[in-house]
Amino acid sequence: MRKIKYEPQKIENKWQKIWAKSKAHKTGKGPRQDKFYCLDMFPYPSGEGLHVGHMRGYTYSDVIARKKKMEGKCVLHPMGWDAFGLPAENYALKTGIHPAKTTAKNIKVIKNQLQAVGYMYDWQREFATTDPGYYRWTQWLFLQLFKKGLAYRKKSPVNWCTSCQASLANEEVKEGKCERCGAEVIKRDLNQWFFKLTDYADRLLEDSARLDWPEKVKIMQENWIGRSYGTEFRMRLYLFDGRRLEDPATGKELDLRVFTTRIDTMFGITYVVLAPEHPLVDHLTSSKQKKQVAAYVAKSGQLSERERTSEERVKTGVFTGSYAENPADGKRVPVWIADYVLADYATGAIMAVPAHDQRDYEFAQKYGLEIIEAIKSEDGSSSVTSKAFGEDGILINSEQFNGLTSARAREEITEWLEEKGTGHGTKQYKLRDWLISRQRYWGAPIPIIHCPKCGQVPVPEKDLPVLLPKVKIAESFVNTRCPKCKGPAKRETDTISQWVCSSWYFCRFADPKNNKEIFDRELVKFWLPVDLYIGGIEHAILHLLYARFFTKFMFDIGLIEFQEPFIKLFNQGMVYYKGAKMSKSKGNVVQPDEFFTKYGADTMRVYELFMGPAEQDVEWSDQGVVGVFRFLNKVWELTIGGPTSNSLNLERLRHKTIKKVTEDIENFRFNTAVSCLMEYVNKLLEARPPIVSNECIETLLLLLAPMAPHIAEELWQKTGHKQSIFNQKWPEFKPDLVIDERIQMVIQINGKVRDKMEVDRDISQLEAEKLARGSKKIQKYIKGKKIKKIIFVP
Ligand code: ANZ
Ligand code: ZN
Repeated sequence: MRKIKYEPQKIENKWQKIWAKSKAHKTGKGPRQDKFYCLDMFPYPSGEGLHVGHMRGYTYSDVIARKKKMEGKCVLHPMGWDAFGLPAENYALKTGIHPAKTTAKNIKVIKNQLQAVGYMYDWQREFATTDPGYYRWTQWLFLQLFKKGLAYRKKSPVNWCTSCQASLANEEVKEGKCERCGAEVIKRDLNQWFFKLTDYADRLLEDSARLDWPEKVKIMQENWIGRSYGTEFRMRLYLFDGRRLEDPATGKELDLRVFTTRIDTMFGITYVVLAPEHPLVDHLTSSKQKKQVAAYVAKSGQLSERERTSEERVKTGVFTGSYAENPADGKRVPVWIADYVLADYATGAIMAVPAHDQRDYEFAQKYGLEIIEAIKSEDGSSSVTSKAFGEDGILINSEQFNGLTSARAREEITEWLEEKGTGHGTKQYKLRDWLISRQRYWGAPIPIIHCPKCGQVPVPEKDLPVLLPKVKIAESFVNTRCPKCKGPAKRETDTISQWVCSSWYFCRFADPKNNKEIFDRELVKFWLPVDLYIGGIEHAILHLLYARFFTKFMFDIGLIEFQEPFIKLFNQGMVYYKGAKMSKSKGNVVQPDEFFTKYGADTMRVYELFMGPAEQDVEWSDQGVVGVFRFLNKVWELTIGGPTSNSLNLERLRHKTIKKVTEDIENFRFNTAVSCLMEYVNKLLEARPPIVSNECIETLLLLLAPMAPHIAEELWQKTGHKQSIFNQKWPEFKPDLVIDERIQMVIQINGKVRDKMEVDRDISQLEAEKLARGSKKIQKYIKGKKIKKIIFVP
């Protein structure tokens, strides 16, 4: 064969065109048990395009999809666009260019970038969430939720991003700041649309146990849902003059409801705390305390939830002038208000046990409130000293419950309260309903019409989609007729959060063009659930929780037959460059286009795989890139150089390489799969000529094909094959050829083991003797002695 240089620029584009023309990446179909749905979290088409850091996860999924295909699976590997959202809208405000235009342009750029990497996406299935043919079904799902009472509108204090000028879901607030833009989030009283996520709390918790997901993500979701078991009970309330508190309207006596996870500490209650926003605060405040209480309530309204619950912050509060009665022992304790108690968790009121709760302890210390112990540790040693004793233990000072363990006492006291009719066992969740309405233009319109006579009326399904007007809130869009009474009515002008649009898109890829129904059930049944889902850890709660909720809802209304969307989840690590996370705003990106001109897409792909353990954050290294480029050059040279014969030694190496690369890819150890191939190539180069076989080279190309498809395809053709390498079978190894060639040799002197060493399985006696004599340990025993007999067991 004529020697030619490896010039990726000459072959990559050529093969991309050939693959496109031959429809090489069209999704095939086979028996359902052989299907493999490999999905990337679809990107937002940002105007900045993609840099090589973004391509890490896409490269992983492409390698797996290509390998699965070679293994005979029928693979679905689609790509689409999560295209609603603020950047395009803000850009429009600045430039006057319509978001639809910007979005289309960005999609084109990014699609070109992805195609230049040679990813095997089936572009026949591409769609954007902004396509009316797609958001029609997002609106349809909204209506199904509305019908089931799972979408509702209510006025409540909601998170408001001061910079995005829009409401946010709780999941979009990170440490008190907007998840998207980092601006301060405040509370505003607004009329908003919610989905009843809380109805699904238990199922979201319990089903996650079965998922093959990173433990970390599962734990984050668990904590976010935050289920706690405890007891709710009622306490009688007494005003400063000793009268029971009554409802001024009905004259009925009012009690305080409290929730605790530690009812075992009930005999240690020394005061009670209400959230400043608690509805009884006004009624309970004595005239003497009015001024102080009002000032405190006003001040706490300005604090964020995060500030209020921070453990470090000094606890503050104020006495109301009233008292609550502990139903356990009839003792009356003072009622305080304090901002460390949140209004919208549980009942918004707590029993305070300073001996056993650190927050209560600090509060009691500050205001000179009583501290009564109710729990001792099991060995009797630790108790309340300079801080609360917060662990479980044995009850003391607790009348008939003395001596019980905390766990037992929680059961028995709860039962006792149930018998007395003052309390019951219950559970609470941190999870809140999902706020999905946005006061922004660039989103799918909420398909609801407000009629002065009929109230909230759903847009009839036949009228979907409610098309987004060309300009923000056109009169002609808002003013409409009520579908029920035909009277004048107004359209809802809020749009649906883009997180809703991405909560079901994985189903649509099974049947992306359907304009009769959301999707064909049989097609979804065939392809879903997703077998492997790859994306960033930043979606651990947001997108992944929402997608799970939607899946369960679609299951409940009989659309689909599975309850979890993503069987296996993999989170790739982030890419750093020059010490910081690669990003355009920091000016430290490697542009794929420039990179391809210099080294080619295959080098990028292999380097992405090679740069470090897939789940870890790694630093992009220009040096490393050069190393990978050199490796591909060696592959080229080796293959073009041409093979001649064969030896058993290389056969072992070949089979071991197949085994290692196969297993490493399967287990996301891409970096060691690449280094294994590098070693393999080096050994083949050393051995040549004359003992490298055709088979050795073919194996190399087949194993390399999912990682570096262009060079593999080119060399496959150059070595005389007519068919595409991707129509070949993934190589298999012979088990008897991969057993270790290294064994442990035990050296005994007079029947006693004196040393061990690792040697080749087929070591000769001469070699073994030499090694044994060379050992320091052995020398100790044989020094100055005569060796009588040597026994060698091969
Ligand atoms: C008395 C007690 C004694 C408590 C003790 C703890 C330890 P989870 O559900 O795990 O977060 N709590 C209840 N409602 C609250 C609210 N609205 N704002 C702030 N705190 C609230 O914990 C529930 C515990 O948090 C409850 O149990 C209550 O304090 C407090 F040794 O009641 B505990
Ligand atoms: Zn924001």
